[in-house]
Amino acid sequence: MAKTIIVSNRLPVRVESNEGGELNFVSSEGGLATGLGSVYKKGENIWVGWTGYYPKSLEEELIIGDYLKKENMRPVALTMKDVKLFYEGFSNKVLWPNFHYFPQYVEYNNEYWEAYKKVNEKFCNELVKYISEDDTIWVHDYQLLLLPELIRERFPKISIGFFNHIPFPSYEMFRLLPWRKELLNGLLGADLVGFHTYDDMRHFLSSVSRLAARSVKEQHVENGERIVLVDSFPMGIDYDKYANSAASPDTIAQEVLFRTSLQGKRVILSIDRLDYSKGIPQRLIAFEAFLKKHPEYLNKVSLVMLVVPSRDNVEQYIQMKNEIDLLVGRINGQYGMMDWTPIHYFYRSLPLTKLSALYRIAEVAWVTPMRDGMNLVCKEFIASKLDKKGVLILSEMAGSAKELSDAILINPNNLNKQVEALHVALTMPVEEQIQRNEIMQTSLKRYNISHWVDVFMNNLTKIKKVQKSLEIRRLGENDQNVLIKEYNNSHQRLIFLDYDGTLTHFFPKPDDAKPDAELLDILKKLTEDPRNHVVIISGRGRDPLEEWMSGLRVSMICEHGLWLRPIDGTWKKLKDVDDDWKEEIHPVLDSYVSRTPGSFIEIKDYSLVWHFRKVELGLGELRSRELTSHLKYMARDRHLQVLEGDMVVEIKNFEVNKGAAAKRWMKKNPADFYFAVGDDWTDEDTFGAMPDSAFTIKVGVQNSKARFNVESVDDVRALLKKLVS
Ligand code: GDG
Repeated sequence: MAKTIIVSNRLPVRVESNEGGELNFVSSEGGLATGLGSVYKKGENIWVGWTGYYPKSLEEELIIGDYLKKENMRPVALTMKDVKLFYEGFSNKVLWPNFHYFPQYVEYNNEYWEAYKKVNEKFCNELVKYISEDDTIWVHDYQLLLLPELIRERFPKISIGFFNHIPFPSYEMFRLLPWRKELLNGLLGADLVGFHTYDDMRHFLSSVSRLAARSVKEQHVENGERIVLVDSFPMGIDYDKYANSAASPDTIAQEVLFRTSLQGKRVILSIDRLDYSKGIPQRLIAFEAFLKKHPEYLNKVSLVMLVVPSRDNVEQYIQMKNEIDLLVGRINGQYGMMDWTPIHYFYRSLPLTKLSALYRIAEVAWVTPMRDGMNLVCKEFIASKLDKKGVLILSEMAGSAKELSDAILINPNNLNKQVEALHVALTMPVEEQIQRNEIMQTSLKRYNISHWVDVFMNNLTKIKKVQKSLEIRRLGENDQNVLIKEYNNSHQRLIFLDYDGTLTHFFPKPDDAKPDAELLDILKKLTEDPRNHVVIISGRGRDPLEEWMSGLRVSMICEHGLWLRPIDGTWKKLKDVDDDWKEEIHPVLDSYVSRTPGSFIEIKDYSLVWHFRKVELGLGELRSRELTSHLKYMARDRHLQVLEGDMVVEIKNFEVNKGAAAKRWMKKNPADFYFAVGDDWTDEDTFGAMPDSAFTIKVGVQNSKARFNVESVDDVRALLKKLVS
């Protein structure tokens, strides 16, 4: 039976051994573990990952294995060396700082990279023990970026989703990594790649198009044989868990204890894992400035700061811990009183009851990371506010700021704004607090963790269906045999061949579109057969094609069907079309050329083309969209058509198209075998004009009117070679 396998670096359980050598299994209370519980605990489904423990004997290994098996989990065994180089090294000293925009902390260490590859392979080797081809695999987070591709190599058809829990950096940051291409290719082994925010997804797509040489169309990456969907899935929390915990008698009893100790002081709350991305020292400096600027709050407001120990064997973390200790000491030393501690600082982890009591007691949650994939603390605070009173101050740099726009949003680098935000929060009228929190609570309830899991899984199913629908149309072995048989049995064949992107590679050098020896040989053999009538049907002007095809027995349709030339004949115009419009449109194109270095205008007899293939990547696409909408407006009353092709925008008369020309050709040259192949949407008109029995083939894996798809120019050539052999 098909099953779902979750994979992450750590399992949702931690194994520890106590002093007596007895093993303890501590379940994770994290949101991800809860959310995915609905998935991995069902039926045959499993979660694969590391336990965080190095078994000391075979016996321990067996005990752990048995326990995990009952809980639908499977372990991946990591050695101390693996953890040092792969986890502490590549994951936390390369990917983490780069992805959080701290390039100065990155250690470009090849040994880390080798270990990262090795451990990703280790995960794959463990997984293959459990996988079958109809399973669904959901891989989590930056420690396993290479895993999707590794699984794909062994299971080409399997469903793979990947979710990145931390930010994906902009191209400018990501390209600093020497292993950038391998990392992208690793991810593109998935069918669905998910991020918390639209910006992360945009950054990823930009890196893919620039660094991985893959074609990106909106949210889809064409990965040779598959379409990969990239989307944003903002992760939610287990809302009811935090709301219920806040309402529980234990939490309320704990709150009373806290309140008694605080002696009526108002509370600002700060909770983070120890990490430079969380902005903890910056927050302390802002608190110091706040006390200085607003002495009216002295002895009235305390900052309760919970810092959860993390990665404290890494140099930057040790330094930051020291910095925090110093700052807390300095501020408490300067402002503290016998009956007031400005900062209550805890460097440890607290149980959920205490955490919930803190959420209840806090008037203000101060969540100001320098960069954060999402940040769940701010969401948990809002869910815990049963009376809807309380104010959230949230950094714009957290993914959650995109959803929680009713919080006070601030830039954590802006000290004055941080100070001002604290003052605004502490003086916000209760009605306004309730109003803001109501909106945020409604949204957090709806977009909770199980919603997140469902939406991700549904999208994975959806993209798989799209892939399957394309697969059905793929020109397979059997279709080829039918095609060849019908070709051989026919007496009069009409063969329409688009040129650029179909017979020759458009990329990387469209200027070198001249036919090479292989293509000339194919065309020669194809045209030598007296039963074949070959028509090159192209958007190009007449001159280059006439030159390149000289000596071959081919007909030609140029400029999308404006000009027709039968075999050995002379050029004829499809119809008299007006070209007065050029005088008006040319200056518009000129203005785009002068603003866009590298672009140029091609003047065809009855069309104008603005080329941008030599323009800086990104800028050309931007200008072409602008130009297209500019021209579409002008085109409406002038009976013109604006075509967006590969790195071109072409303007021509409406009545000229490849379909009309192909129809006319077929009428004059009836045949018992029709064949048409093309790669872009101007060829869709040709496909549409063909009889149902025709063999119409689209190059590329997009939807098309054609009956079949092939992947590349090489496939077209291979097919034509089979026909002439
Ligand atoms: C990564 C991304 C993204 C904290 N202290 C205690 C405690 N916590 C819990 C919180 C919260 C979790 O830890 C922290 O989650 P965050 O989302 O804030 O941060 P990261 O750990 O860095 O997580 C992040 C997340 O992945 C999910 O995709 O949001 O951006 O960096 O749930 O409640 N829990 C308990 N005691 C504590 O002392 N019980």
